[in-house]
Amino acid sequence: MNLEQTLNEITGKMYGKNIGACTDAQLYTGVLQLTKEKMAETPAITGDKKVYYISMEFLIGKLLSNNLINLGIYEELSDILKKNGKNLADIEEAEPEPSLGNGGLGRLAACFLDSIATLGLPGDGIGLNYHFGLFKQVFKDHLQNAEKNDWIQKDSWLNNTGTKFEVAFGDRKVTSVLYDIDVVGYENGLNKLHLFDIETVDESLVKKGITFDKEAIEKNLTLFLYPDDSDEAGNLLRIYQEYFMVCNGAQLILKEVKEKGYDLHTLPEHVAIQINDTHPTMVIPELIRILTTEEGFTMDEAIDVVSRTCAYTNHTILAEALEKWPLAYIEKVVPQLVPIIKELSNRVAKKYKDEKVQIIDKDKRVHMAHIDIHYGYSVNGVAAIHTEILKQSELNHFYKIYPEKFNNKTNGITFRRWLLSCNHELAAFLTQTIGDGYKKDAEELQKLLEHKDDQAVLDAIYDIKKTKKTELVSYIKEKEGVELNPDSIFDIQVKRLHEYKRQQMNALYIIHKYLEIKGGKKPSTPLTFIFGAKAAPAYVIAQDIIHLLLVMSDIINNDPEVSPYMKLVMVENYNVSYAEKLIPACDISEQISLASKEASGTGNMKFMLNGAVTLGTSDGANVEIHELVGDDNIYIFGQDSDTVIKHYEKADYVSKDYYKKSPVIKEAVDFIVSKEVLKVGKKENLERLYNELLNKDWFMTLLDLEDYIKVKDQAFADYEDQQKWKKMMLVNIAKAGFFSSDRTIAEYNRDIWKLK
Ligand code: DL6
Repeated sequence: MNLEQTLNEITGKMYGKNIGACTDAQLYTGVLQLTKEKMAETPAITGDKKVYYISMEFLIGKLLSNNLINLGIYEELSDILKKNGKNLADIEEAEPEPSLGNGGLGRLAACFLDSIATLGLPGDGIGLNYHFGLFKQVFKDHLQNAEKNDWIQKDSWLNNTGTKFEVAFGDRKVTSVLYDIDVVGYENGLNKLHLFDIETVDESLVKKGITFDKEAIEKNLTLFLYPDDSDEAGNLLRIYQEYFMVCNGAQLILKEVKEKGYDLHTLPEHVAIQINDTHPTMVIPELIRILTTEEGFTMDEAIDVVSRTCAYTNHTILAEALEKWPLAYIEKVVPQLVPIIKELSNRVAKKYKDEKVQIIDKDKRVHMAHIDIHYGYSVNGVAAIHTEILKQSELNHFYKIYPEKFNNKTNGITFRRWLLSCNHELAAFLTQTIGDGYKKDAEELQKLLEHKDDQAVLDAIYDIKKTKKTELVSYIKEKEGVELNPDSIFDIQVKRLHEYKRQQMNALYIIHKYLEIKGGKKPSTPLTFIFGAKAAPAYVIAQDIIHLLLVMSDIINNDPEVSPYMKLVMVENYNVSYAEKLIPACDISEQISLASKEASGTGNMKFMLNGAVTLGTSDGANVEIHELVGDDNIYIFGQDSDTVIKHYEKADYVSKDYYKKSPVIKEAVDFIVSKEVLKVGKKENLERLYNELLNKDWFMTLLDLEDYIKVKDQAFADYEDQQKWKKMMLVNIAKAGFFSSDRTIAEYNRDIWKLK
């Protein structure tokens, strides 16, 4: 049977209709079924040794398109649908998007699964099946509201495996259920994403928004990712979730190893466990607990085997993101782990006197990263500068003890999703111009450089950008009700909302531009500023920044004097699917974190690959982008990481000094609490943000604001020179190959996992 006949048979059985008679939603379930069948026929990737990527987050996004591309049937199916009067893009719209991650860390995990399978390496993900994801963002009265993201439908990518494990929280025992999602490599075999759920989960616990009884563990454990951690119950729930994941993960790993007939003493020869940030750290004491209590290992043997199996990736130097759990909390949730953690801690204390490397500190807090570093065999950062900061400052005490454990793995993105799937036009043009070798070897994108003086190529790249901008304009019109001008410059900042990422600095630039236009200074090409971001529900200032952006968009877009020259949109519920529409349409990619604070960033890579030019600080992977494209093809501004780190050390940054010194800064900051803004927005939120900027500004917004304004104005001015801009676009695309996650995964495997 050919593909069309198979799909007709499926829709016939499901709905008694052929393809042409189905609705888009019906066709989505039909194509889902077809794709799952094709994946089930794909051979599993096997080998002597397997990696388990264990992570609290897998921001997988919609899967249909990617799976079709990887199976090699996207074009064929698209044609079949067209022949039957249907459009694959409309059918994809019917797919619900799971939000099983916050941002870069979770999205990276999803890209990595794609690359692991694409490279034909045996490797599975282990995580949790959150029923309502992170949350769905809804704007009301210029404020963010959080609602549940109900993504699990009757027909979905989840396969109930029937596997169940028991998990004990002290005397309280619960049962897990394992769901698998198939992960198909690009023209390669099949791995799995294992998502654990609790058998007794009860969705009806959520009554309004995202509030629920945090103590009803048996019912709430897998409802949401990252519950509000502003109180003790929220923190405890987070520990319950982490332990639930690692306990299930450890049982699954050991079961698979035993089923293959390997002796558990040889675990490091058959298994590598990559610990994605500190959230899964308890897998180390948990494995040691199981091996010593159930498998007859001595403590020394268990520690040795586990330490040679587990490797740790650090994704942040932000103090608040490095987990330090009170021992008393762990005692409450999982008392059986406490003796193991104490044993691990005592062994370190015996060997090293330095307070900074202890596992349990004087205040009886357990430093999770310290467990990973002492009892894992590899510690990696996620961009060159980030790893250097870890080695030279944040983790210097550990680097001195274990220099051989430290290594860098600059992040990457899967080009299947971030080029082939989200920008068919550009992918097709690249294939036509440089052949399709870049699909397997991303470095081949450099062949494009041979065309940098070829007018037809330059024009085509520019025209594709225009097509994607026009598509985005209609999408935003439909979703947000705002009319944008496709001939304006699209300046985009999309990422988690956090002060270190400095969306507030971008907002201050926008205020500055608004005031300039009001004063009669109009930009020659109109400007469009687009934001997308979710703020953690307990992060008050982040919500205030969203409020300011929403208020400003109201003011700007409704001002007839200003709106022909500039528009501002904050898109609602920014997620992976939205990113896939925004990124191909972007001209200027905003990567403006305070230097030293963004471990890597991966959005910066996605934008570059799609021909946007970066406006950024010397932070994270921006530094490597800069090195690759050269000074002429990027806009770098602001203080460097050494300067910033010194400011923190000396505690000598005073934001008010910058405010007093610069009339431009003062004018923009004061506008936040001007009559005009207070008329539209809420006094409490705006004043709080204003005071924060003036009196704290922990992430040094005002330090870089003047330089940011200067360099951003230069970028806008350069855009006027179309020829120059087209060449910049071309160089950015051509140099993006380094950021393929296939390269990153090949390096993880070469240096850390060593799978055949
Ligand atoms: O490594 C993936 C991603 C990086 O690209 C981002 O720069 C980094 O912020 C993120 N880290 C986290 C962890 N917590 N914080 N903050 O999300 O990881």
